[in-house]
Amino acid sequence: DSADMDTVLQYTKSHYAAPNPAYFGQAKGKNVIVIHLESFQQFLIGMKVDGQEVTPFLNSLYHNKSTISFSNFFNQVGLGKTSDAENMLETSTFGLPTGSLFSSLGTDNTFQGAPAILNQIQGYSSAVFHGGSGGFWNRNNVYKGLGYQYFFDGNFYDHEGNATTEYGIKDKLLFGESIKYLEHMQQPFYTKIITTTNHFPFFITDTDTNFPNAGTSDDTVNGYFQTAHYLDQAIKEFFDYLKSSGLSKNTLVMLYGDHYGISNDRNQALAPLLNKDPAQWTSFDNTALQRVPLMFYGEGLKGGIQSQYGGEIDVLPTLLHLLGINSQDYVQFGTDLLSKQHSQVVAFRNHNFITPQYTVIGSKVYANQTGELIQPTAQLKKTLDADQAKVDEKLDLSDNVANKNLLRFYTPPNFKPINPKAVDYMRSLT
Ligand code: GP9
Ligand code: MN
Repeated sequence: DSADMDTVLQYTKSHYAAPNPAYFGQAKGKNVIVIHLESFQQFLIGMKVDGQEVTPFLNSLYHNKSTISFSNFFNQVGLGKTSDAENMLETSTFGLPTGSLFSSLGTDNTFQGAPAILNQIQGYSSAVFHGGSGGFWNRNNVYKGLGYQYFFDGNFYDHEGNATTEYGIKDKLLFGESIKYLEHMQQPFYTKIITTTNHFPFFITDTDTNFPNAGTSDDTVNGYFQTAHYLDQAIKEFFDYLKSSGLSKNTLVMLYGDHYGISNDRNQALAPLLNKDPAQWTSFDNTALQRVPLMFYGEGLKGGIQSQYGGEIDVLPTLLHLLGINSQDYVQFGTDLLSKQHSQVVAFRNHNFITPQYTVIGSKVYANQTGELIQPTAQLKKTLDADQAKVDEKLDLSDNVANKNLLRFYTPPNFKPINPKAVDYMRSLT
């Protein structure tokens, strides 16, 4: 009941991290385009196969002077995969310990999501572009609750010929076809493009790629580099459009990887390509590979590679602060990655965690610097126990918010609750 909500508010208020004045409002009033890099892991950045960069465009973007990039940013998804990532990014609350929050609670729960906040505080319009079925992960219902005004799902795209792969139309076609909808959006807009080509089983035809086969014993691993390369080309084409149309002048582009593409049981096939001995591969290495990209690109932004630790839960307060909206009044479990007060203890959905120094997996502790399993001293054990308690508290409170639908008991100042029933995404088709 509302007493549970008070406990949550006490937590979020006391864990609030104030914006960094060097970044607050740096992208104020700009359009926002979020690019969802399906199954894209950080190790792809800078990686080469047969001497060729897998993702040359994203590599250049990562190092661009107008890009704020993160080198220790982790996915925190559970079984809800893509939907958990979306949920964290749109609300700064966690997915559920089992299943997908979007699927099980997404239709009826109260949300105070990014599109609603941006619309109500700064007049943003909003849309999602995704060339697959709108019902996947219950998006067609959840997006209404998040405050999305438009959802251009597979119904809005051409599926003739060989346009479609398992989860949607191919990324180059998705970006290309989305432009005509994007151009009708009232500015400033907050939009998200959800790619799908770089999704397991990472299938791609020879007509869509000439990228070398990595030649490992695992075809899934080999395909991964080819579909990631294709995705990279699709993004380059889209950026060419942003430049030529002039949109890039007043747009902040945020790119993120949602979760792993190569699962832990395939990492040994991947190991040699990362110059690692498969026989020495450990849970520490599996955890290290949970890094995914996070980049903010915008003309005039003060870019650079940031090495502080953080995760998907931290994105929304970071974004809001860049746009000049204080996150203080919202129920958010992450903290602004650019804030001096940002917490660098990164919780995984299964309660394991990583800090800048240590990786804690159940009762095992690894030192990040060496990757070695260590026996913590009594002093260190105390510190890590305290970190574990923080992780547990944060996840449990977020679960309470979700399972008890607590946000219906709290409306932030200047926020009007969203009525999902008032939205019809198919109206522009009828
Ligand atoms: C489908 C896509 C895939 O629409 O987003 O979701 P995933 O399998 O990665 O959770
Ligand atoms: Mn996904």
